[in-house]
Amino acid sequence: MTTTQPARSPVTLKAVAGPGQPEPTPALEELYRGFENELLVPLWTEIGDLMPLSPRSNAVAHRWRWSELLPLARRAGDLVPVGRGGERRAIALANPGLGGAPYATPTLWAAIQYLNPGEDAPVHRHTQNAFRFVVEGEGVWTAVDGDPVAMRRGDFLLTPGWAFHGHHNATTEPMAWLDGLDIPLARYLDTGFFEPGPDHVEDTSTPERSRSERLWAHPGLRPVSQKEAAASSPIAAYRWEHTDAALADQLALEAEGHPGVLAPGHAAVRFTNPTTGGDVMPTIRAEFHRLRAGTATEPAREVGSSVYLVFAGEGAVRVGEAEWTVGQGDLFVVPSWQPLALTAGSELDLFRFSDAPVIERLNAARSE
Ligand code: GTQ
Ligand code: FE2
Repeated sequence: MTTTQPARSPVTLKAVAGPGQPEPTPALEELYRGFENELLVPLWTEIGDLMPLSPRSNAVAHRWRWSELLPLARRAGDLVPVGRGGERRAIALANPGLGGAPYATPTLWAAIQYLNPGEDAPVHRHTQNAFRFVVEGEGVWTAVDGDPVAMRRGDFLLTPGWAFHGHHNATTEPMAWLDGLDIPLARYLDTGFFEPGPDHVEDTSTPERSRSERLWAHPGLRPVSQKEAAASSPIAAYRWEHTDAALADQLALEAEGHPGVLAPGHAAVRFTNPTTGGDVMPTIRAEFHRLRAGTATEPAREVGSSVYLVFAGEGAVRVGEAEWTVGQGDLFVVPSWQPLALTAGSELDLFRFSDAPVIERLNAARSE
């Protein structure tokens, strides 16, 4: 990985020069040599970095444009095969503050994945939790534990940790989509296991609805046979028609004078696990936001990092000091504790995912 630490010798200089530090003397220098030789580091030279007054992420606010990503993914589709070994034709967003690592934020992976007509991405499983979100196109079925799940614009699809999954393009058109995973978190925590499955998707049927949806995706209705709380949602696909209707209804209720919107002109829904009412997966929260044209959100910040994908419309985004205009397919990251403010130029639809379940489980959540 590219996350190796720089050589430690500057520590000594910092220690000798630092505020509140004793005058440098040969004895002090010798003390620091002793620390170095024994691979020891004193807290007093590092405390500002290690224990900041508030989170100061190495990750930086950044925007990637779909108009740049898609042609590169297409080119990869021409030049790079998909198959065993590489596993996926997925191209990750690399946050410029994270030393070249393929991490969108310190905890989250975000990638554009591309599959040509007739291609299969081989079956595998891993402990990392994954989802797909489709911003354009259709025609790929992702088989999750053998259950083929159609992928279409606006759909949010789950591949929870340790579920076998392969992707099959059943059409004559290529398809691109967004992947989100907790790969960086799993890397830091050393929780990763991986197991290959068959080289090809075995069930290449193309049902409209997956078995998972037929069992689980009826509003407010849980199969009585399914009594256990599951760590991840059993719903393999959250369909756009439902998300869209929920958001449209929130805004319509607002117009009729009824409560429900998150803020004026701002509808929002969270994708949930029907067995718990909580987040869809243990490490990833996913939401969809719709702002009426002209709505501007108050700057707000929270502990933990997010990735946003513009699903439709255009607007202006401010994250800390950074400011961009965004349009359909553009992605941007919000590092921990950096304030985010959105202004909707047109009606603006945003898909968002974050590490919030981890932050909350650690009792580290704060916002203002
Ligand atoms: O589609 O299974 O972007 O395993 C990264 C790792 C996608 C996938 C990624 C993966 C996948
Ligand atoms: Fe995978």
